[in-house]
Amino acid sequence: RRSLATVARSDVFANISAADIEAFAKILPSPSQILTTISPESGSAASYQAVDPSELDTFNNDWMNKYHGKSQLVLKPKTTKEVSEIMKYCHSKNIAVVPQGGNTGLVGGGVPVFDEVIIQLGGLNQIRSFDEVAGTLVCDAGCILESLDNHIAEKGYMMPLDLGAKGSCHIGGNVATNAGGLRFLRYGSLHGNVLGLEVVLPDGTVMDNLSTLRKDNTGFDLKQLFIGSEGTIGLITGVSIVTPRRPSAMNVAVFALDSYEAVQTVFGQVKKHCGEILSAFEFFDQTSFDVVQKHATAHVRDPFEARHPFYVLIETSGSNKDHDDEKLQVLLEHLMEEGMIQDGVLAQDETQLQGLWALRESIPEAAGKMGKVFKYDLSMPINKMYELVLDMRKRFDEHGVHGEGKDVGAVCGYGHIGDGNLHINIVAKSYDEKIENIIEPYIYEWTSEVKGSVSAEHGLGLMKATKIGYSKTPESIEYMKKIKDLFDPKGILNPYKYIQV
Ligand code: FAD
Ligand code: 2HG
Ligand code: ZN
Repeated sequence: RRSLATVARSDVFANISAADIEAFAKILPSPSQILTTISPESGSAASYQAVDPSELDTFNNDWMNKYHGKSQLVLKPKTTKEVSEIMKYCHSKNIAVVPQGGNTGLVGGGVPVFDEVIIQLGGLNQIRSFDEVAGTLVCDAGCILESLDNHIAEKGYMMPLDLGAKGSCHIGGNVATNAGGLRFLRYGSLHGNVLGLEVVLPDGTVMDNLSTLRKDNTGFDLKQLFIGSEGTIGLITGVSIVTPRRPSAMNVAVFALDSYEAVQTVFGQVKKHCGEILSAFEFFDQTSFDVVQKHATAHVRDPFEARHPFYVLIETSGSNKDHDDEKLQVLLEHLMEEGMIQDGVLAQDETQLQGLWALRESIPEAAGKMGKVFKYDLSMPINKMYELVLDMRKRFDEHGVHGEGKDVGAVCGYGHIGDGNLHINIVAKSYDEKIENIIEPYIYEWTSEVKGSVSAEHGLGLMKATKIGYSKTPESIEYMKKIKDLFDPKGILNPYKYIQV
């Protein structure tokens, strides 16, 4: 087990001094690129000013307000060269750093554990090139996912990934976490879509693999090591990615169902009837639905007359609206006639389409408004997924902590059914260790027994740094540690996280 209390700051890492900040001020041309609470040495002609600690709050605390660092220094480079110079200096002085993108990560990976220097990559936000024939985009790592999508939309393309955090997360953060998201089912993993990366290694070396080639079988494909490495072996500064054509026809439908068996049957039917145009197949249970209705910041309209135990959202993306509309209508009628679904709605326009997506996309935000959320992000066989949600509820009931007004207010089950990825959000009054002890290691053992993964998409971060053994063999872990040591022998990049076994 690992809780924050059991991790100690390593004294191999230097404490930051005013002299270090003066050195960084020589690398970064604008005073706005340095945010620090460390005062300059008195009497010196300082090139920077200290700020109030509260100005570092957004960088020290994560999206869930679960993980809290104590960094005294945020650096905001704008170029790869600046990142490289910063790392050269940190390497020579044994200064520990944490790379930070949009800070939307859900496992505590992007915030410091102690006083690590935060390297915030939002200043690297330029689009470098876009090839309108091949659909290849080359951009800085700090570009926001949604801005990239808007940029290439004008040219008829779209980003191959989409997630609820698109308005804040960076493409560099997406690559570093190998983010999955809502359209993984159709466009696949970043391991397939990323064509090249530019990476600054822990000693400041710039590794330029920013290829735009679709096919390249010359040697080891090193970029793959950085995809999903969560900022532990290099800082991603540039990304080359292949983007698909933006579909001219898009449809969204939400179905209401009475059992989890029906969810699985409908998944089979949807693949059979419109597999070639399917771009998302998501599910959420009634608890998730209720949490959105009660707690989402913006009101999300309930399109149904009654509540149902399960809902699925399907999205199709194609090139002929009439053809797709007809297919979906036929599917809907077939599912209703056969009694596989209890009710269903088809979006008639863009507003309704967004409204239906909001039923699903608002779940993390609404759960966060309701309370403190213990989040689990698991891969497992689809037929096992909901059994775990029921088992968790039963466990909380047995401990007498589950229900309205109790410590655990809701256990939400939802996720990317099409990818075999379950999200469990346990909404509690506080991040209480007593509750965590009811959940863990039970949930990890359960997942391991069905040969699942303890991280389908959010990664290991700090939360699961000691949990990799539930999903990977000792031999694999040993070689992963060797890779970390090869790239970062001093261990200065994102310490205390990822693989700590
Ligand atoms: P951060 O949170 O800043 O960092 C995440 C990790 O990557 C950290 O370990 C950090 O050190 C490292 N890192 C960041 N940038 C770099 C870089 N340039 N170089 C090296 N390392 C770097 N995730 C999914 O997979 N699928 C989803 O559907 C999904 N939906 C979400 C919905 C919401 C509402 C929220 C809040 C989060 C969601 N996430 C999802 C999780 C999160 O958004 C993703 O993990 C995202 O990819 C993180 O990007 P970021 O820029 O915010 O990274
Ligand atoms: C999603 O699919 C994200 O909405 C977030 O991966 C899941 O908050 C979560 O647990
Ligand atoms: Zn997800």
